[in-house]
Amino acid sequence: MRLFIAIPLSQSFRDSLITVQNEWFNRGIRGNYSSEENLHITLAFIGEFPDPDLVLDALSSVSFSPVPIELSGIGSFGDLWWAGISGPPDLEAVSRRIRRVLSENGIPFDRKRFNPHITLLRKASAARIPAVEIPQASMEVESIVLFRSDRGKSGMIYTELGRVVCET
Ligand code: 2AM
Repeated sequence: MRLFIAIPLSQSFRDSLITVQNEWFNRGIRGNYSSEENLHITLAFIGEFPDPDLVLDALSSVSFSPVPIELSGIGSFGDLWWAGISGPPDLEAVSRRIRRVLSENGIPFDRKRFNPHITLLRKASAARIPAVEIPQASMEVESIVLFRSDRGKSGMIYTELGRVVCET
């Protein structure tokens, strides 16, 4: 099964992101918009791996304090448009810790540099991102989730397999 580890987003954070997607849509930008329930920040992409319990065991050894994050700007990787996140030193440390326990347990993952973002739109129909106002959004990262990703009839379906919650 195809696995990845990600931060789920608060409702207010999602609301802000949906506002941005709606603005783009209203300006005629078409493509594959991420659905509200799929919005997330990936910390580590594992890909095909048969043993989610091993991943959950490894994850359970990661402890972290709540990490405050804010929405910060819009960017693109080619025709994939994303929202950026500020607060990265702490987030990056969490991502590093996760990647270390994956390595220690022999669990493969994509080693591309951590670049915290939330994919909003794939296959954007326009070359330029229109300047739209980005609503303020902030939240505390309090849990980290192992997701399974499956291709559904109308887009990807992400299913939570387990989570670790921050220390309070
Ligand atoms: P993306 O949104 O920038 O494509 C599930 O596919 C999640 O894992 C997405 O957030 C995706 O990022 C991320 N991801 C990271 N590396 C990936 C890879 N090599 N292949 C597919 N998804 C990857």
